[in-house]
Amino acid sequence: MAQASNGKTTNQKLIAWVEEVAALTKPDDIYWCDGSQEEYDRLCGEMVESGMMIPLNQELRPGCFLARSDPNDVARVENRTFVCWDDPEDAGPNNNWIAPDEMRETMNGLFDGCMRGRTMYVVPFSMGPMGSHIAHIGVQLSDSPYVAASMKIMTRMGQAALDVLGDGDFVPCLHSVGAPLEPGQEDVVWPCNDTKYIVHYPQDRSIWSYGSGYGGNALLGKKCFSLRIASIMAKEEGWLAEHMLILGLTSPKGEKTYIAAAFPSACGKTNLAMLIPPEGYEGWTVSTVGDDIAWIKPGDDGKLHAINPEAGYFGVVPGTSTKTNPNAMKMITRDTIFTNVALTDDGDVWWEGKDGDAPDHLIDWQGNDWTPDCGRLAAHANARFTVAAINCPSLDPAWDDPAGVPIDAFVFGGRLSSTFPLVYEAKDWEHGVYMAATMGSEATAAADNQAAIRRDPMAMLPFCGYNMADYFTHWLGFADKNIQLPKIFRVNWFRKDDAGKFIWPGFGENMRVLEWVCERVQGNVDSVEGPLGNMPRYQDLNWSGLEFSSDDFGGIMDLAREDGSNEANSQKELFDSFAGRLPDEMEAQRQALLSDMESAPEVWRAAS
Ligand code: O2Y
Ligand code: MN
Repeated sequence: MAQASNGKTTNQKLIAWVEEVAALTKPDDIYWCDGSQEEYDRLCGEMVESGMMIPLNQELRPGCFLARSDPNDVARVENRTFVCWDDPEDAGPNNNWIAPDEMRETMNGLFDGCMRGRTMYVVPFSMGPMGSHIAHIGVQLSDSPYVAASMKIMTRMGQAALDVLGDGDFVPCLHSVGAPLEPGQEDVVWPCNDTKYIVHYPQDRSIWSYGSGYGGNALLGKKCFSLRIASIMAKEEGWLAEHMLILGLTSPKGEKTYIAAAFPSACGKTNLAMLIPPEGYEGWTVSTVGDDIAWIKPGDDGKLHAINPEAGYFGVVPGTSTKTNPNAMKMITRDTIFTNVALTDDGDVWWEGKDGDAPDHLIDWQGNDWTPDCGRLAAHANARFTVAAINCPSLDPAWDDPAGVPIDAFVFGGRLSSTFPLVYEAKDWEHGVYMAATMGSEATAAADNQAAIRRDPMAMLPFCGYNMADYFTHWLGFADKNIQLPKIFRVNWFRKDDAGKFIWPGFGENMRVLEWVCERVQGNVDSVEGPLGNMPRYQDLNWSGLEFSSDDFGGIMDLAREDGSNEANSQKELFDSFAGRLPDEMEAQRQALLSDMESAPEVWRAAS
């Protein structure tokens, strides 16, 4: 077996940890990743040889590969994700909990010998621009070459991260697919284990993941480190680790506004992050800093500054088209790993929602023949692209700036077919925190046919590494810091008319809403006070190039008193779940909304 350090680092904690893990997991080999292109090419070549990756047609998709995962390993496993605080109250109702000692015993048992027959990759990475004061270093030990190659795309990975680390501290991320090989045993294409554990230990800020090789379960820099562990670090150190995209918006006058926006999973975040304004709507440009996660720290200028800790995108493929995300379509024409999409007969990839008709024949994501009438999906609904940020045509020039970008607005959205307006602005910081804490998306229709809202505060419910009641307190506490607080907005692209049709065209047209947000930030446009917050009137939005009447506008902005009251009442269930720990301000805000709704007109109209 190779040496545990190989002269790559003098970091004694790291060397000792690699030795300790190797003694437990018993890999055949240890390989330290340097992060070079040559290394990436070699890893991909080895995976092609083993059958784990299929090279695509190099004329149609240069540098692209297809991987097919095990059908039992296709998404994050929230019910197998644990945050092991000593006290379950610190994990809160938003996390699965097992006592750390008990969990360590279980995990030590599972990891004993779990890398036999495999190579253990040592993957040092920086979450955030190298050397940035907002960034942090992690090291992942993994027995998956797919993970090592994906980490090269998704993070700043390799020797440079070790050099920045020096003798400093790092977040240890241990990962195994949980599929040891006996001598002579043939490997499967996608090794994994039916038993899965995604475990976070807040005490030593470490992560242990077992049994899955897919996405957020396995690329531990993403959800596990950048959100669950980082949210704990952020609370202790006075910053924010958020499930937010970061956008730059430049006005025709050249004013630049950066916003950070949170949406629950599967709400089109990557589309918004790469938005192209519609035809007929001249002058504004949108640039992308990040599509999923933001780390935000107070800067010396009194503003909050954000970095995207990631260096790539792990985006949902189905539904991506030149209509929904033209920038992403360009971005994934080369140097992309596709996972669980369909393969065309000429060696290209296909997925539901791609431009044009489905081909007459495909190989589906499970490797079976597929025809349009076969009744099965060709691509898995959670099929993904993994691609470097530098491939993104709308990449912001400051995306890799160690100082981050100054954030002027937070935007929170959900998928809601009624009640919630297209856009409204918080009256102040506390009101904004309440608006964000009560956000959510519609769950399947309840028995009484009323679509219930599945609350997802700040889109962080699956990702906050501690009791969310304390997270609300942390957010509220920013009002006491000597910083210029961003304005807070809620948006909803998904309101439907009586016939069940979406009223708002969405996609590039969302630029109209973002323009109003920017102009509010810059103090260039008015609003009126509505029952939920400050709202634009019809004339406050830029309608050039779109036929959208003031009646249409009413359909996505008006609020019936009864709907507003029902909303305030239904928020109680969320608040009750944090009994005893919820900051008083949250309930005070809810009571204020209830009382405002009592004195509101039967239908509050925004159009004029
Ligand atoms: O299923 C997975 O492992 C991916 S989940 C994911 C991936 C990229 C960005 N966001 C998410 C999410 O669930 O929020
Ligand atoms: Mn996400």
